[in-house]
Amino acid sequence: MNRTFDLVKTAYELSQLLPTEEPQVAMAGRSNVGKSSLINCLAQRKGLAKTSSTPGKTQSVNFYKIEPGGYTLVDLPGYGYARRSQSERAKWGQLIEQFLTKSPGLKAVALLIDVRVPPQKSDLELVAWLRHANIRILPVLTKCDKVKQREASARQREWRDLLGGMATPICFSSVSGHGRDALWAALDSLAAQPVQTEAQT
Ligand SMILES: Nc1nc2c(ncn2[C@@H]2O[C@H](COP(=O)(O)OP(=O)(O)OP(=O)(O)O)[C@@H](O)[C@H]2O)c(=O)[nH]1
Ligand SMILES: [Mg+2]
Repeated sequence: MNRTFDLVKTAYELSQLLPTEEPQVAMAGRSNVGKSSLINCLAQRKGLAKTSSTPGKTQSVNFYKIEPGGYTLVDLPGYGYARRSQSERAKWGQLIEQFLTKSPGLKAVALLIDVRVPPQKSDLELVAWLRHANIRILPVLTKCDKVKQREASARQREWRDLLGGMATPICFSSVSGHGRDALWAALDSLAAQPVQTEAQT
């Protein structure tokens, strides 16, 4: 199926984040993990979201409306970029936290993890935070073209266990398109779910 991606909004400041009931799934992960590349791969448009081999490329919260589908994919700035100043990191934290807590339509967060990198403190902190906020997590291993199947499978198991066996990460590659169909299926299904409330845990 060919989908259209429409960049409906870019937010650099807290004041630009307006709460919406529209269904959304956000892409979160460390800087350079491949969030923007994943959006481009899904859209089959190379230059839609700006990407870079230097971490810290995406500085804003970017909203892409998907049709058919009727939901929005949100490209977030990355975290865990050590060379960023304290004040920049604080601004990131505020922007993301505000988005994650004040988005009534947020159905899930896709947690993007570089398949080659062992679980990092910053990833585990986000997992703990999302669980506490009762937000569903869709784990996705990125850059799977860079490793052998055996290594990808081991990382999949590691993350499945870390997440309490709830979900096995999707192995994905923006270069080869591997995992694209599985990811679309997961996104469509999450976007159609009712928002998780306290009572449903
Ligand atoms: N081999 C390979 N490289 C990838 C893949 N996905 C992303 N990359 C590369 O990784 C680098 C970072 O990709 P981005 O998509 O800009 O990463 P990001 O997570 O959006 O980064 P920030 O915006 O800085 O948070 C770029 O050089 C991409 O070409 C992949 O699936 N395979
Ligand atoms: Mg980016």
